[in-house]
Amino acid sequence: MILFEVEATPAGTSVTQTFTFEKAGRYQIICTMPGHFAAGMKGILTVS
Ligand SMILES: [Cu+2]
Repeated sequence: MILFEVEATPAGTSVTQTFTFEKAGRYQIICTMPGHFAAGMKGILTVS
């Protein structure tokens, strides 16, 4: 498991964040704000 933390971003705005991975692959990403994961805030980050 790899953990990264990003500041909460207000709705309608965006931020750019850089992560460095040691291995290519598919990583599950989730939002840990209460209730957000259950509401579907999750996805797959593909690193190539
Ligand atoms: Cu969220």
